[in-house]
Amino acid sequence: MPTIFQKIIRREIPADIVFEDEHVIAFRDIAPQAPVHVLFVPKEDFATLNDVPGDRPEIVGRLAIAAAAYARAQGFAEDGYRIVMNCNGDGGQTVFQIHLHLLAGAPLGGFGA
Ligand code: IU
Repeated sequence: MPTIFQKIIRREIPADIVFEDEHVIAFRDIAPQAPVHVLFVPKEDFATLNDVPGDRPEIVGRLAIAAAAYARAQGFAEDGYRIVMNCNGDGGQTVFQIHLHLLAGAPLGGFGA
């Protein structure tokens, strides 16, 4: 069964896409937790971070590099931002296609704040 994110990649359901290249798609989170909340998703299917092979670091690296480039392009890189990847139940993962959350636009506080 394709995940909702795989359906977004295939344009089977709509999303507010803010960036796309050969390997990565990025779109606004439907339930934003910060003024800026964008999800960076690889086009290749990996359910969790645990499923990314050790010889494929570029799968995760591309997400972080794309998020940083987006932050620079949008002008908030210097103010700062947070990137987060949740993994499985205790990590709070709800969609099982790996994705990096980019959160920005306000002071985010520390963990547990
Ligand atoms: P998580 O790391 O798996 O917990 O994050 C999933 C995110 O996907 C969460 O922030 C949702 O609000 C977001 N999301 C979305 O943007 N569009 C959707 O159709 C669905 C979830 I379902």
